[in-house]
Amino acid sequence: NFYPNKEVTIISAPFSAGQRNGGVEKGPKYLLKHGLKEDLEALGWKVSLEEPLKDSGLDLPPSEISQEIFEAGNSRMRNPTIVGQATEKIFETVKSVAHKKVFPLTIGGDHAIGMSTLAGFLDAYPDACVLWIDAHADINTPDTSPSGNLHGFPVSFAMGLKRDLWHKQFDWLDNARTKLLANRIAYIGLRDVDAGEKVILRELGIAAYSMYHVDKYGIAKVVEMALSKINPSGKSPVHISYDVDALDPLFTPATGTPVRGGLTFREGMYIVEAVAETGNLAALDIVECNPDLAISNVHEFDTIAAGCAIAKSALGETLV
Ligand code: Z70
Ligand code: MN
Ligand code: MN
Ligand code: MN
Repeated sequence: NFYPNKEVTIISAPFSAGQRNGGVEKGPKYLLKHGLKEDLEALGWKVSLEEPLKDSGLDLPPSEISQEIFEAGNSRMRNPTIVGQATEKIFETVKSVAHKKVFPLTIGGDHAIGMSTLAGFLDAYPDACVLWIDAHADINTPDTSPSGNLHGFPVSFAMGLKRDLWHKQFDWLDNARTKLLANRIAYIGLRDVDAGEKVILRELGIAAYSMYHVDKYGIAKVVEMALSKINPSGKSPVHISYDVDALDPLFTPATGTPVRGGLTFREGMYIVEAVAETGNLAALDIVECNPDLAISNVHEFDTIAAGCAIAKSALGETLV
């Protein structure tokens, strides 16, 4: 257990420039309004809040920022300036929380902030490993991305892939102490992976458990296999980056890129419960809750409640 003092900092990252749907910047406010802080206090945690984007103007919805497209050769990314500035701020906050031996719980916002949370956590724990729970691999590079949306890039940025193709606004990543290594990350829940991403996953030999593997082996076995690949010693801290679109859209409909055939609610909770049970769960991100994409109050409630449930299950709530 990495946190005997049970201190957690909720890092609010209301950010949406990594993709094109307005509303995902409202995620943190809705999760907090739903009772996230009180839920964690009820589990015995001392909870504080950090807002690295407050008063920065970097938390505006896509409709209110001037759109930028950066192109070089066959490379492309959208809004690199605002994404680079926001992710650097979030990186600095995650890094300082992690160095203080406080649990960093980062709530998005879109998944572009994953580059900040991985780099920030790895700065404090160079031997950390990562479980990326998502329908998507988010490992595009500027020359593979079909969309240019930076929420499809965070894993490749944390690994330093295709460094020469980056916009200068991401130079801050060079100051992060540790790059993510291919044998320190595993995916669970994949079902919408771009062609170029499949090549990267295969070439780097990354442990990628898709929904096919969840069906074939069951979620318990998949978690066990994933942890034994990335954390063979069983002693390294585990960072879970949880995109709520990993869950089936039945459970988290209010998200930007829902994909059918996802994790059941219980499979999704089991992942964080099982890692928490090992005592190694040491950082968590919950991203891509977009209340504006709910077509009913029930969709909004279910999505936000699922986000809060992930946090509670990760931070020690048990069923009995
Ligand atoms: C696609 C892209 C993505 C999240 C969608 C989608 C990426 N691979 N990531 N939703 N969280 O545009 O790169
Ligand atoms: Mn996703
Ligand atoms: Mn796709
Ligand atoms: Mn994602």
